[in-house]
Amino acid sequence: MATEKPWSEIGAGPPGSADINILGVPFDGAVSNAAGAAEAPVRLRELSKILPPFSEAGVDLRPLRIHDYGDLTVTSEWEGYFDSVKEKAAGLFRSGGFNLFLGGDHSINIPLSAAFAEHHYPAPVGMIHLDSHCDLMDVYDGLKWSHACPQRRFLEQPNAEPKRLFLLGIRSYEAEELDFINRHPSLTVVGAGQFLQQTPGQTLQMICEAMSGLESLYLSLDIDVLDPAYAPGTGTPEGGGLSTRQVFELVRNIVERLPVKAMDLVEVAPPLDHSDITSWAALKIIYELFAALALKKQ
Ligand SMILES: [Mn+2]
Repeated sequence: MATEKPWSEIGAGPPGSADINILGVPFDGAVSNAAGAAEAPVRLRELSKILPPFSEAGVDLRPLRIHDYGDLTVTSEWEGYFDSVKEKAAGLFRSGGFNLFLGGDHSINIPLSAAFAEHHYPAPVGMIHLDSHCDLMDVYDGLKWSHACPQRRFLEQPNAEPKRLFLLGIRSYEAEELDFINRHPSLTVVGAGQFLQQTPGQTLQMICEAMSGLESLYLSLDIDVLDPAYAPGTGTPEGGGLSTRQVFELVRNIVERLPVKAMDLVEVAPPLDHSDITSWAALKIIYELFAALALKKQ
């Protein structure tokens, strides 16, 4: 049933005590190829008005309480904007609840994961990165804050370390990234090919082992982890990827089983999309995330 408000019939919660905080970060100034991801938060909210509040298995999402903080409008230069993203995220982490950030390009993960690590410091934090790309470049196009760099920046946090970084769905490398991975063998990379050959349970087991003992995990989902057949509307598509169904199940299982406290969903680019296929896929993934959180809340 269509409604006038985003997130369909899911309940609204007060700021500071909602089950889920949502913040749009409509920044796509860091992309290397095609832009457009800045338009994703608005598009996802618009489509959510016509998506009934149930998961694919019929889990009722209406008992959840969401507080949507809207978009953090890009008003200043890059560094100033990232400072404001970090400050806003720090406030959300203090308020509790699950935090969902809607990108924007993947560079927004840099201030978000910095705020996340600082919030939990000195406790160690973990990062699960679903992407076709490693995003492990130190510098890209002369920029430390490129969307090719977020996991390298994450590893600079004092309470982050390579063995707590799990890259999943990878099928594209730069020479520097391969060199970095070879020098840090504790970092886990499960390429798309390996993922498709092993069972979902084996992958989940690997993630659980890498993150064992941690209490605070961050899940970063680049929509280009999906095959371009499922998600054509993104700036740097890579063939040979996962299906929407596989990502539904991954996100649901990861969030149900592990202490994931924050997630970003990035690189959905509505201007590059066809019939909103990519935005719909992203929105359905979000609803599977909600289902996992609703089941946890019961
Ligand atoms: Mn990517």
